[in-house]
Amino acid sequence: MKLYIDTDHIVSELDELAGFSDAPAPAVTRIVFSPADLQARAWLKEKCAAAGLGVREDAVGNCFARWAGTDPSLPAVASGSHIDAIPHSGRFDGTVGVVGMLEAMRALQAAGFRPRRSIELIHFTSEEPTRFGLGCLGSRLLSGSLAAERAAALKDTHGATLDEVREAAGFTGGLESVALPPNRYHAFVELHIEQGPLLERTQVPLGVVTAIAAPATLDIAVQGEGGHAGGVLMPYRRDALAAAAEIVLAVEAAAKSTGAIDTVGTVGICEVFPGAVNSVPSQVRITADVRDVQLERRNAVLAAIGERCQAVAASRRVTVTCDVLNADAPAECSVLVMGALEAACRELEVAYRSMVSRAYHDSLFMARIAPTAMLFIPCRDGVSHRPDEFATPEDIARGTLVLAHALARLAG
Ligand code: HGY
Ligand code: MN
Ligand code: MN
Repeated sequence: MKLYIDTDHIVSELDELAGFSDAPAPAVTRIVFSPADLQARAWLKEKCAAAGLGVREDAVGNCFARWAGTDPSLPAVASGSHIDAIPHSGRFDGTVGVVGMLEAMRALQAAGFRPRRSIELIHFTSEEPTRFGLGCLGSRLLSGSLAAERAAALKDTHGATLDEVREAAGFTGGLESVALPPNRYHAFVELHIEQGPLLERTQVPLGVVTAIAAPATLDIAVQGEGGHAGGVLMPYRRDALAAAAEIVLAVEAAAKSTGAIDTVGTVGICEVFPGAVNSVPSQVRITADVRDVQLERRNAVLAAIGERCQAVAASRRVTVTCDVLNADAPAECSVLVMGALEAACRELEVAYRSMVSRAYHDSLFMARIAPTAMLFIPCRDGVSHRPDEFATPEDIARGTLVLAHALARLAG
């Protein structure tokens, strides 16, 4: 089947989508349920309707755009990703998988393809943890991996609950209605930029993902004693930020201590109170992001960080709490779906390689309810979550073409 991917159309749609942002170009900031996010959602729904797809949204704002198959009784084939973007990031993370899937469906329609199984584009709500502290909110709820009550009570950085924010954005109904029955989907595929340098470094244009690393997030609070920066002499201090600094270095050391290149540890948030130059910090909140493709190794790092927290608390006479916000299992990708992607690459005579995903994605949770795999395209210098994130139109079009052929195989 000869498919035509309209590269210019994809590029112009990605440009339009990047325009819905709270940061000046080339940066993109699109926080879930912000006005920019709601504008982007409306734009996407219009595009899906224009492609003749049946569009529905669930109580948390996951959006489903369906191309009805000739046998609607069969579980559908789905593909998609996210369009929310962390502060001051790039325009390709997530969006390539949403706009690319839309174009893949349009190309199949234009070629006269008639899917037996329905084909569905999914736009997942809140893949990024920015607003509610927990990533993949939409896919966690879809896969039954997050209890509705816990989700409803999540608070954003302004103290508003997920329920308050989503209802204000027009998404109503109980969150328990979001979970999908098992076997809803025959297969799920996600097209995404690699967010790493491997494909570019090895000069292979496509990656078929075999496994997705296991992410975990720790919320660490340090309570010391404040005071005047001149009046409190060093022997009497219980400086919360100095204690937190030891913990930040402990996160790095724990990740390095496994000796495995697949173990990573990051402290990306550090909030200091009262935050005055001449006041000894009394409270600090830091978050640690720990990942590894191997669950046991990841959990050993979490345990080591917890121990160090208590050792620092004792040595500096501060109190430290270390709460696990999430500690997710890794995902193995499906032989069926990887096979469809590899067969599509061979049919199109496009080189590909197997690889793991070090970033997490909605696929991490979709893999719990459907055979799932991912298709990576290169990103320049492996850069992501930065304004200079970049993927070439050729790479995006190639990934879209392979996705379309794989969908035809899976839905045929
Ligand atoms: O953090 C991640 O891995 C994803 O980009 N949210
Ligand atoms: Mn991201
Ligand atoms: Mn992403």
